Amino acid sequence: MPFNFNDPGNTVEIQQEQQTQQYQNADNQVGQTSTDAAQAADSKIKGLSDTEIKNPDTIIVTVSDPKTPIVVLFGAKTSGKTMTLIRLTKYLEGMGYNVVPDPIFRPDTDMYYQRMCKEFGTLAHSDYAPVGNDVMSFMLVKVISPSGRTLCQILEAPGEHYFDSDIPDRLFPAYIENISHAIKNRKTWMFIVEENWGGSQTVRDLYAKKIQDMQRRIKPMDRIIFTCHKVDKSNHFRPDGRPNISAIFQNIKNQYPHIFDRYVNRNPITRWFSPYNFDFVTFSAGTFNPTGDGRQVYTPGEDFYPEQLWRVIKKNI
Ligand SMILES: Nc1nc2c(ncn2[C@@H]2O[C@H](COP(=O)(O)OP(=O)(O)OP(=O)(O)O)[C@@H](O)[C@H]2O)c(=O)[nH]1
Ligand SMILES: [Mg+2]
Repeated sequence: MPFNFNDPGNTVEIQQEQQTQQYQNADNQVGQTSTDAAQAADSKIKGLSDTEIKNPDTIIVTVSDPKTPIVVLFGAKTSGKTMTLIRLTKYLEGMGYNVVPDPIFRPDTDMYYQRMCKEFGTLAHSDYAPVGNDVMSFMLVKVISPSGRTLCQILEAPGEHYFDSDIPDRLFPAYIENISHAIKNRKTWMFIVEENWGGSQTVRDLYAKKIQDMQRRIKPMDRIIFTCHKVDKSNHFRPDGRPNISAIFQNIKNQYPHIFDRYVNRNPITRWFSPYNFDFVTFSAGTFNPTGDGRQVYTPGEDFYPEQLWRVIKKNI
């Protein structure tokens, strides 16, 4: 598939644009209550300035490497983006790779992000899942091969900026819009879904709509991965203990209407063995045991999951 790398090579700063007005209009449409809810939700995102909390369209992120492909983790709050990064980091380090946070991604006024970058290694190897003051909302890491080549960048942003069930119609903040169209790096979108997620089919329908919203914005040459996260909670396992991919795929297809429609393979020959133009993978970071003091002991799962995920990422970058 052809990709265009015409970027001048300068830092690409993704910044608020005309979207600010669009965002405010959306808030106006849903009224004061939703605005309050948005601000309440955003106020929980650590490291943002007051202005960024009030208006997420002013959030600045900078991708300083305009060449290396970006893998965008698209998932609602607590969908497992941070734990994916952590589990993948442990796996890749064991294979001789380096996973290095990029401190430039957020302005240096975001002291919280700077601390997350410094402590990323410690958090990735902690016996506890990050909570409270260690919750990771923004993160851009570079994956460097054992031979020193930077293979990809993986980008995490706060889940509520992708989907917030309290404000399901809220537009994507400007920085996410800009990631989708303004920056030139080749992109792979990893859409995170989970069986029986969200508490009701209504919430899943709304999330499915947001996924489709993003799919409409994505460039045709961007690559797509769907990951069914937290698969350890699934009821669909084969006798050999591995996830039953076809049953899980069908369940996701039923529970998140139309999210695959855009990627139906219409080639009359290849569609018989490859009906869709994306990769579908299951993932589990491991097990999480509450301690009683608000923390969770984290035990990484077997390498099978990060190994599969990394194989699929490598194929799509
Ligand atoms: N059972 C199970 N639980 C998981 C798994 N991954 C994450 N979790 C649970 O989900 C919680 C949230 O995971 P995170 O990785 O922090 O979620 P996130 O998508 O980064 O959330 P935000 O940064 O708030 O958008 C964890 O604290 C775990 O309790 C998994 O593979 N299996
Ligand atoms: Mg996170």
